[in-house]
Amino acid sequence: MCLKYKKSIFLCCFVLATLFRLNAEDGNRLWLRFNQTVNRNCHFSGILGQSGSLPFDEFQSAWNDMNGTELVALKTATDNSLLIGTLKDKTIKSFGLSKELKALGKEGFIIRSINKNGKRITVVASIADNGLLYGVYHLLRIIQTNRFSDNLDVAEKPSYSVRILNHWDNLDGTVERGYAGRSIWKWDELPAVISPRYKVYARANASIGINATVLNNVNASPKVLSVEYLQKVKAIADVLRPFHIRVYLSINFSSPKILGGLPTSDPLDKNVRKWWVDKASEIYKLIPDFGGFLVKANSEGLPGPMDYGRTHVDGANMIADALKPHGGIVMWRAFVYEPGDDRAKLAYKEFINFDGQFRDNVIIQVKNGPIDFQPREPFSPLFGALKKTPIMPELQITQEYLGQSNHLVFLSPMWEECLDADTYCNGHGSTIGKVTDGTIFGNKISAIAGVSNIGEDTNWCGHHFAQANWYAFGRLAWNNTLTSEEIADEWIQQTFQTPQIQNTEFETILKMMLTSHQTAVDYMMPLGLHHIFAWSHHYGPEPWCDIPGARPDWLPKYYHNANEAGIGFDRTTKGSDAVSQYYTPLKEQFNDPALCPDKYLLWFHHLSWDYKMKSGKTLWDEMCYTYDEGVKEVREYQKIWDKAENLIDAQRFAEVQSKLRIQARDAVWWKDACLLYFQTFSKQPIPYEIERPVHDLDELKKIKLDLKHHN
Ligand code: BDP
Repeated sequence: MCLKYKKSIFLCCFVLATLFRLNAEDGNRLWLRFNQTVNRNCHFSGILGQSGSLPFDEFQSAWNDMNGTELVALKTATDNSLLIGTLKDKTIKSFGLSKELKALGKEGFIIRSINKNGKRITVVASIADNGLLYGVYHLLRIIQTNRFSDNLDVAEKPSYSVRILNHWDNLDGTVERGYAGRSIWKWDELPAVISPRYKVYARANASIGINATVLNNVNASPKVLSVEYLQKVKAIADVLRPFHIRVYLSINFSSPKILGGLPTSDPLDKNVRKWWVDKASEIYKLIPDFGGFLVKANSEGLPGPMDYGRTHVDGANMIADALKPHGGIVMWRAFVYEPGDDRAKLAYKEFINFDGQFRDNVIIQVKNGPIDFQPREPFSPLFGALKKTPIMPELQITQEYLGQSNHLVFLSPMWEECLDADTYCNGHGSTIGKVTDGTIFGNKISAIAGVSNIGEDTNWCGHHFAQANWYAFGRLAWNNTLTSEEIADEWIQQTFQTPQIQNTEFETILKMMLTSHQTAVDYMMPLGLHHIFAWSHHYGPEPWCDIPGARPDWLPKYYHNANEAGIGFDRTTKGSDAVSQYYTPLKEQFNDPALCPDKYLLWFHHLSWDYKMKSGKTLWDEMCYTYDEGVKEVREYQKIWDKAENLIDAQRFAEVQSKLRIQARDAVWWKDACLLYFQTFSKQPIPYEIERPVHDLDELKKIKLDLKHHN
């Protein structure tokens, strides 16, 4: 073949490859797609606002993507124009919105259709740039989900003042419980090289209202506070700042000793206190809007004040004092469980006596459940119990215990269940949402944390649908009364933008998302079972797991207590009495198997295999049917997804299809492992209507996964 032909073939291939890449639907654009293919029913004659400001430019750039052209910048309002501005803008001032805007605060905003001198104007307004940016993203969300009208009347402010991601990212680039590749923070290149992803990350977070991030793992290396690393942290903070995201760090309590060379890290030691004061000043010189510290102390082997005979109050207050002059806060974790009593009771027992003793810039960070991010837990009884100390929920976005990045599990319904749970601490209606967002206790600081599922995978989260969990965390942190259905609907419409977006097939995808958490609970650990995972990596089932010498409360048998008499953890007044950590009427409800909701039954009770369930079935039969239901549901999801093939781009369709196949196989693995193992105690047949196991128990017991992300 002559050279000329070779060259043109090469050129054609190159152009095709480039085009293909441009159109590749690899999930990289998250929910911020702004495709031109969708009719959104929104037309503006032009835009007024401060060109060059982030809110203005963000709108223009999205508009450009959606329409292929920028909006005409106007000097005065014309009919059907868009006005974006703060109270500094004269026209906005003239609308008389000032009182209302001030009440919404710096992060709040209004989006309103206003008629002025016969002209219809859509106004996005706030008292500050933060709120304006959130307002613009909200308007874009309205447009993207085809809800734009000339009758808009939206006024919003966030439920929590700190809406924070917790990255469990290590300084060596690995991510603890991360299933989407390595850390996005390139510590070895920083501060000289700034990855372009930092800005995309900032935009994505700001678009859903996240305004804070802890960059490093709670199992923190003292090195993060070194001069060298603080320069790197500063470089990240500089990129995130325009998007109103403040940076926080996890700290190691022994830093004064390990990093500072002091003989001790005792919180009552003068030199130790001074070390923290100096360290705080050093940080704030570099990062004036630094947010504060997250602390995991005296937990899972990490150092803490108790190493010196001091208390959590001594430790937290020392650090709070160092941050106070700069406006920083301490998020002190209540994830502590020294061996002794029932693990579910330990955090409450430890912290209840400290209520009211913490400085006013300390907030206690509490996982949603009393044990550890299980597929389902009742809420931690610390919510509502601490009345004089602000307390913040910690949710886990990364799916450590929920199929990691292989299973499609939309977590919003689980979080909604937690935020809507009634603690009864102030009578009926004292939901966790209201207990933590300041509604009930009027606390000065309010916050909510989500353990991030972000990594350097092209699609950010490992599974396309795991992006929905990041999205849902942000939306719930902004508005803790949103329903999972609203959130999923928004996410689907923005993420899979095709002309058929309103097609009924999307309804089935919505249903799949909304039921997916219950489904995972059903095939993993229904009826209140918990922590029957494989050792350490927590991916598959290992209810038989026994590691000689391991802490009993790290082993499944501690939790399921299966024997010939029955199964479950007795936490009633006759057992560990964990029920008494809840307020009336919950404690009475949880204490009585007849009143206890089925979903928590084996969390609170050890019951015989023949126990009669509300459905009329025996406990053993109910367990079998529920595992089977979980498997059937995943098989149903496969059908739903396959039917949507024509509505979804080829790449994302194929990737999700292949993950659903893994999930279906895993669901069978879970069902077979748990039923065959528990059957050795129940000694009863698996009801004959149910699909028979396809594995042998002995084979299953031999499975040892060598997961790359094993940690
Ligand atoms: C557990 C994780 C462990 C974390 C710990 C924590 O298995 O990797 O370090 O929680 O939250 O869920 O501190």
